Amino acid sequence: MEPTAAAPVVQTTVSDHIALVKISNPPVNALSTAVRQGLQQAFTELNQNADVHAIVVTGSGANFIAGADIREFGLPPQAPALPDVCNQIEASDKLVIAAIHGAALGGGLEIALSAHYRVAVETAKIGLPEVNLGLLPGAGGTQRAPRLAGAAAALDLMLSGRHAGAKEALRLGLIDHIATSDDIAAEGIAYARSLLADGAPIRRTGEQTAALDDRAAQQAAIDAARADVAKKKGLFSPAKIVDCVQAALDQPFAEGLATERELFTQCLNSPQRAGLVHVFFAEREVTKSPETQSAKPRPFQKVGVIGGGTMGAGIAVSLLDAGLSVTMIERDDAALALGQSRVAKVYDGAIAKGRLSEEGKAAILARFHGSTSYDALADADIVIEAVFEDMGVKKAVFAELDRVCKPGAVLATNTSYLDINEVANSVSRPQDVVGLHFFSPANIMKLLEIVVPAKVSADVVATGFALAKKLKKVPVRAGVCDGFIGNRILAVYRQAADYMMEDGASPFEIDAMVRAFGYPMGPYEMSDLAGGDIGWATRKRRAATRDPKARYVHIADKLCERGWFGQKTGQGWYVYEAGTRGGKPNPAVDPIIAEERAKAGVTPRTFTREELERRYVAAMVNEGAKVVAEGIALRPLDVDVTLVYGYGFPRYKGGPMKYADLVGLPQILADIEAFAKEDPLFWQPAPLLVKLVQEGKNFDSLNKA
Ligand code: T1G
Repeated sequence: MEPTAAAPVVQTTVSDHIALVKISNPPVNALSTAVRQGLQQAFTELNQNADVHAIVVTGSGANFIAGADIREFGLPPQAPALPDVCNQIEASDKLVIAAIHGAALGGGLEIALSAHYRVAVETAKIGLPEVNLGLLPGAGGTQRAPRLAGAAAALDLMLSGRHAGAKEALRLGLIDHIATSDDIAAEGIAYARSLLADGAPIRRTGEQTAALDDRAAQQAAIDAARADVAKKKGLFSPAKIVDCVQAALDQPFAEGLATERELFTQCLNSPQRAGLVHVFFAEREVTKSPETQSAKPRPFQKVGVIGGGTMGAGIAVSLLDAGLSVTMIERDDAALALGQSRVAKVYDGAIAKGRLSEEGKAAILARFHGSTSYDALADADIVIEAVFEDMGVKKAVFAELDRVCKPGAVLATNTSYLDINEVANSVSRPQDVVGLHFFSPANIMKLLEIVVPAKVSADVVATGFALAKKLKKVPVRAGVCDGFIGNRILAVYRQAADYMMEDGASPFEIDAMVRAFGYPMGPYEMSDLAGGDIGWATRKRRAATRDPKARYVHIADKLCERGWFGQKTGQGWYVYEAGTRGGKPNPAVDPIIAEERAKAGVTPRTFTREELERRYVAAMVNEGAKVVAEGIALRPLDVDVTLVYGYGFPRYKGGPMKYADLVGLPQILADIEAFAKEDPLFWQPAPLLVKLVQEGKNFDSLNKA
């Protein structure tokens, strides 16, 4: 029974000496203040009820409990605190059983660990994923999990944030029994009855020690985890998790809880929690657009892919992995065979890594067809073109699609910058044309920009979002402009980097700054990885429309003119020796930079790392504000998700717009106004940024609008 407005979020029924405490707080039974108050009250009353011999805790809906209510973080704490509720449950003189189905995560698992026994359905998932939010299990999990499963297993769960199934949980000692049916309430009651019949003792987790008895082994596990955490720069909470487990080994339970509380509070107050919680909600918000709210997606199962190059093959693999039927179209048999071999190679790689069997590959490829005739697409529900980035070629492809595809087929282009309105206007059905901008490698990268041209119908856009969900990708709605959201902003902050390089910074110290900020690599390392010729082609394409008054740095072009495209040519900004991973700064780059500085009349200056970072970030945020103001992105959070999922922005900083809020928009604007004194054309403050600062607001205020 789902709660009505009047129904309490925690409902208790008692039958034949067994109390059933059911949490009903849709959608995932998060431990909101009301739920914590309800549990506290229920256990206070039940502990005083002599007729009650056992208490079973369970959740309504699809999950046990998804954890603390993440929406409450950063708000003034409300009593009772979750650790106190867990301690109250554990202290009960009645036998307490947690009956788990769906997810028991974070505080949800902590509630279960404070019970005396745990039963779960086979499909249940348990976990302590707080690390993904910049936190640590703050309601006893760091003390109780090691006491049941030992330090190594507890640390693995807490540091990975992964979910474990019921069988593994049983093996680890985190649950005691796997239910034989899915009626978890009945199973919980039956298990309670059997425990009472067997005279099972009240078993308080905080008093268990067996799993920690072999101190040397436990300490070795903790030391190994600490060493592993030290290697991974960036996140704040993992080291604190290790400290908590050390406390579980060294301190009495009550002291260990106090240590956990203190370290949890440090994590809660860290900017990383703010950034990670923001991304948690933002990656869910981006799935909601005006079109997904107003229209239903068209059904799809058969998808055509035009082009078997790197992108086309990657897209085909992504579609096949999602269980869809795929037909690849190429211009001739040789090209088709090459495209099909690219797809097969991905699955051969999975087999080599032991992730797929030959039978599995055969079953997948049974859904993969190829043809050199567009007629093979007559029954396709969606067609995605990934051919050469040339408007003439795209229009020729769409003319064929217009000729052969059934009415209602969604016609999508994977273009990364061409004008999709122009493509749509070239066919008889512009309402069916949408942009689906995948990122390479398309079967790995989760970001999918759904680009919305002027005439597209809402249900086609909704179909794009539904496809993203099917592919387990993160969709972001983007308006039509050069570069949509991500590439447009990338071009600007890369320009800022080039300016700093010409003004005196080396590309290598700029890359080092960007890595220190939290990116996996800097812009010049990225250019060498992707191929400098790609950016070169973009710059040449834009030359005709570039503002002649805009400062242009020729350094990158000089490298490309020498054929130094990066890893694929053995040198670019860095030199790549055969057999070595990573590159070394290319000594031939400095003279080129010096020559270009001289031509530009620049007297080189030094930059501190902070100066480099503030310019890089300011350029990114300023363009992000323009992208939002123009409606290219629906909200600032859409910019955040795009840059986190597609461009390596560190997740724990929340994305550029969230990060700007954390830094403070007045400082960002002041920086831009200061830089504008050197280059008023490039550093024009975004009107939206100016407006928000004037109104004392931040970007997040636009996320809720
Ligand atoms: N708090 C508040 N809202 C939550 C939530 C939570 N813990 N979990 C999910 N939601 C919302 C979500 O925003 C979405 O809202 C809706 O529920 C459905 O979510 C002290 C401090 C449980 C596996 O990190 O992993 O406990 O978009 O789309 O795909 O130690 O939600 O509908 O408005 O993800 O079925 C630790 C986070 C918290 C688990 C279900 N727990 N949640 O997946 O649905 S910190 C977590 C999930 C903590 C304690 C610490 C998943 C799910 P809307 P969904 P789903």
